[in-house]
Amino acid sequence: MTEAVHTRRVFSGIKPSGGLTLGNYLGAIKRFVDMQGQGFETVYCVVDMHAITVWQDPTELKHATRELAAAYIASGIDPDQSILFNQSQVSAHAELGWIFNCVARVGWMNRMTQFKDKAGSNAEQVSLGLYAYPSLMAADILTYHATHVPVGEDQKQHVELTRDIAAKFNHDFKVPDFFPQPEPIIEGPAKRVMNLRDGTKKMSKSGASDMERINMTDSAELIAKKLKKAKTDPEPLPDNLDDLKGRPEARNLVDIYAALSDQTSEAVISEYAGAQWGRFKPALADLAVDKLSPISTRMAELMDDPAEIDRILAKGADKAAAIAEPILAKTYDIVGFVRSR
Ligand code: AQP
Repeated sequence: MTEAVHTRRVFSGIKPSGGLTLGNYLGAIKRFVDMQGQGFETVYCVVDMHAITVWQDPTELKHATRELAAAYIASGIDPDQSILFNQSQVSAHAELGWIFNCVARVGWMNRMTQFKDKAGSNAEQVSLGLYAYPSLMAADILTYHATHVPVGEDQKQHVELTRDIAAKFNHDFKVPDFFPQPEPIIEGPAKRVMNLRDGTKKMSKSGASDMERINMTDSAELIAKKLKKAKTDPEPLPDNLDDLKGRPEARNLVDIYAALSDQTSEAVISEYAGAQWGRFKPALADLAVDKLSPISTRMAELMDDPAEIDRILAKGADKAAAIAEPILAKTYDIVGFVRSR
């Protein structure tokens, strides 16, 4: 139903909450690039309002916002082909987010595993925004009536909650199909890139040690060093993926290789069957440097002209608002808000 009624539109975003990691690149940005020109309208966002759900230094937040915009562009997002902007410049996100706070149920929020992971044992002290994050994320997606949402596996539950919010709104206000049921698009070998020091944990921007992640701005030497020191085990690579069960660090490096080289993990394991780490890790480091260095070089060039990045974001925000505002106005009308001007 959603596809027939709504334009095929992709929405996704990334928080400017620190330097981008290889996980953000493979799980998100690279796939955003792949979806351009594939019969979708593509809307990509720097979700700065999500970033402040945990403390951000204001100067660093501005820097990280521009740097993330630079990473999108350097990776291949074309601001003329896709809409590229930062969330706080389009007020419809916050406005629809409030309505969704009144649609979503507390019990739904209590089930969000990412909140539990991020709040840990400190749940009483974290911001209310961190708790309500999935409701704002639903607004990000639905204020564009987006139908497809490319994300890493960690965000699947939030897209499912978005579907629940859309369905409840449509049902409560008797507007079938007003909000679409967006599809999470979670595919490829890098759905969940893991920490280089502990293959059972996700690679994150905010992880404690820099050695556990690859940052998009790391030098070639640092990328090679981190991959060389990545935790592995003494066994060589097997000839099939099943035999990597129980070897999370080994599986992670194979998946990273596959995602960087646009192959399946099966193809990588058959190419490197029997290889020792002394052969696989340097090959992976060469591949990672080959793919990431041109992006970080281009990012640095773009960051030399922050005013140009700001112009691109402003233009994108105008285009985004042109889609979002009529949808928000219709939503206000459905909810029963009087708008006298
Ligand atoms: N390790 C990962 N593997 C695959 N995909 C990932 N993503 C993040 N980490 C991985 C995907 O990147 C997109 C943007 O994520 P985000 O920055 O908005 O939020 P996050 O998932 O909380 O990312 P981080 O790096 O863990 O940030 P911090 O440490 O600040 O909380 C999403 O599509 C996500 O799936």
